[in-house]
Amino acid sequence: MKLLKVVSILLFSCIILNAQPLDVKSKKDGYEVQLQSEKSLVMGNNTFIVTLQKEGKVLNDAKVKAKFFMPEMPGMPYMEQEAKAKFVDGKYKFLINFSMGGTWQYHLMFKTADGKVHKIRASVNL
Ligand SMILES: [Cu+2]
Repeated sequence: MKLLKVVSILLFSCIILNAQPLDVKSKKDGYEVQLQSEKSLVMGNNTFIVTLQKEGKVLNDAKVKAKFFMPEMPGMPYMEQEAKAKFVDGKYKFLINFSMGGTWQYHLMFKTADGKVHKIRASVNL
Protein backbone atom coordinates (compact mmCIF):
# COMPACT_ATOMS: atom_id res chain seq x y z
CA MET A 1 0.00 0.00 0.00
CA LYS A 2 2.86 2.33 0.84
CA LEU A 3 4.37 1.69 -2.60
CA LEU A 4 1.07 2.49 -4.25
CA LYS A 5 0.99 5.81 -2.43
CA VAL A 6 4.52 6.67 -3.60
CA VAL A 7 3.68 5.68 -7.15
CA SER A 8 0.53 7.79 -7.22
CA ILE A 9 2.39 10.79 -5.81
CA LEU A 10 5.06 10.39 -8.51
CA LEU A 11 2.42 10.07 -11.21
CA PHE A 12 0.64 13.13 -9.92
CA SER A 13 3.81 15.22 -9.94
CA CYS A 14 4.55 14.03 -13.49
CA ILE A 15 1.14 15.23 -14.59
CA ILE A 16 1.76 18.62 -12.97
CA LEU A 17 5.21 18.91 -14.58
CA ASN A 18 3.81 18.01 -17.99
CA ALA A 19 0.98 20.51 -17.60
CA GLN A 20 3.43 23.37 -18.13
CA PRO A 21 3.82 24.76 -21.63
CA LEU A 22 7.13 23.88 -23.25
CA ASP A 23 9.83 26.54 -22.86
CA VAL A 24 13.32 25.53 -24.00
CA LYS A 25 16.17 27.92 -24.58
CA SER A 26 19.29 26.90 -26.42
CA LYS A 27 22.25 28.35 -28.29
CA LYS A 28 23.34 27.32 -31.74
CA ASP A 29 26.12 28.84 -33.86
CA GLY A 30 25.87 32.13 -31.92
CA TYR A 31 22.07 32.34 -32.14
CA GLU A 32 19.77 32.26 -29.14
CA VAL A 33 16.86 29.96 -29.85
CA GLN A 34 13.74 29.71 -27.75
CA LEU A 35 11.12 27.07 -28.42
CA GLN A 36 7.82 27.42 -26.62
CA SER A 37 4.40 25.86 -26.90
CA GLU A 38 1.31 27.98 -26.59
CA LYS A 39 -0.23 25.54 -24.08
CA SER A 40 0.88 22.34 -22.40
CA LEU A 41 1.54 19.65 -25.01
CA VAL A 42 -1.38 17.40 -25.89
CA MET A 43 -2.34 14.74 -28.40
CA GLY A 44 -3.72 16.56 -31.42
CA ASN A 45 -2.81 20.08 -32.47
CA ASN A 46 -0.12 22.08 -30.72
CA THR A 47 1.08 25.55 -31.62
CA PHE A 48 4.82 26.10 -31.25
CA ILE A 49 6.54 29.46 -31.08
CA VAL A 50 10.20 30.01 -31.93
CA THR A 51 12.13 33.16 -31.13
CA LEU A 52 15.51 33.67 -32.78
CA GLN A 53 17.98 36.27 -31.62
CA LYS A 54 21.56 37.19 -32.30
CA GLU A 55 23.31 39.39 -29.75
CA GLY A 56 19.92 40.35 -28.33
CA LYS A 57 18.46 41.36 -31.71
CA VAL A 58 15.42 39.55 -33.09
CA LEU A 59 16.03 37.72 -36.36
CA ASN A 60 13.13 38.34 -38.70
CA ASP A 61 14.46 36.94 -41.97
CA ALA A 62 15.12 33.31 -41.12
CA LYS A 63 13.28 30.30 -42.51
CA VAL A 64 12.22 28.02 -39.68
CA LYS A 65 10.96 24.49 -39.89
CA ALA A 66 10.61 21.55 -37.56
CA LYS A 67 10.32 17.81 -37.75
CA PHE A 68 8.91 15.75 -34.90
CA PHE A 69 9.25 11.99 -35.07
CA MET A 70 8.92 8.80 -33.08
CA PRO A 71 10.94 5.71 -33.91
CA GLU A 72 9.24 2.47 -34.83
CA MET A 73 8.13 0.44 -31.82
CA PRO A 74 6.45 -2.95 -31.40
CA GLY A 75 2.97 -2.49 -32.84
CA MET A 76 3.64 1.05 -34.01
CA PRO A 77 5.19 2.28 -37.26
CA TYR A 78 7.65 5.16 -37.51
CA MET A 79 5.77 8.44 -37.30
CA GLU A 80 6.72 11.94 -38.29
CA GLN A 81 5.25 15.39 -38.62
CA GLU A 82 6.88 18.30 -40.39
CA ALA A 83 5.94 21.96 -40.34
CA LYS A 84 7.14 25.24 -41.81
CA ALA A 85 6.86 28.24 -39.53
CA LYS A 86 5.20 31.53 -40.33
CA PHE A 87 6.72 34.75 -39.05
CA VAL A 88 4.11 36.61 -37.00
CA ASP A 89 4.78 39.53 -34.63
CA GLY A 90 8.48 38.85 -34.20
CA LYS A 91 8.02 35.12 -33.65
CA TYR A 92 7.97 32.04 -35.83
CA LYS A 93 4.87 29.91 -35.36
CA PHE A 94 4.01 26.42 -36.52
CA LEU A 95 1.51 23.68 -35.79
CA ILE A 96 2.23 20.04 -35.00
CA ASN A 97 -0.35 17.30 -34.63
CA PHE A 98 0.76 14.55 -32.25
CA SER A 99 -0.95 11.27 -33.01
CA MET A 100 0.03 9.71 -29.69
CA GLY A 101 1.54 10.39 -26.29
CA GLY A 102 5.11 9.51 -25.35
CA THR A 103 8.50 10.87 -26.34
CA TRP A 104 8.80 12.71 -29.63
CA GLN A 105 12.22 13.58 -30.94
CA TYR A 106 12.52 16.77 -32.88
CA HIS A 107 14.82 18.65 -35.19
CA LEU A 108 14.34 22.38 -35.20
CA MET A 109 15.98 23.92 -38.26
CA PHE A 110 16.47 27.52 -39.22
CA LYS A 111 18.07 28.92 -42.33
CA THR A 112 19.61 32.34 -41.86
CA ALA A 113 20.04 35.09 -44.47
CA ASP A 114 23.63 33.92 -45.12
CA GLY A 115 22.21 30.66 -46.46
CA LYS A 116 23.39 28.54 -43.54
CA VAL A 117 21.11 25.95 -42.01
CA HIS A 118 21.27 25.45 -38.25
CA LYS A 119 19.79 22.43 -36.54
CA ILE A 120 18.83 21.73 -32.96
CA ARG A 121 18.05 18.18 -31.87
CA ALA A 122 16.05 17.46 -28.73
CA SER A 123 12.86 15.77 -27.57
CA VAL A 124 9.59 16.47 -25.83
CA ASN A 125 7.29 14.30 -23.74
CA LEU A 126 3.55 14.23 -23.65
CU1 LIG B 1 4.60 6.02 -30.77
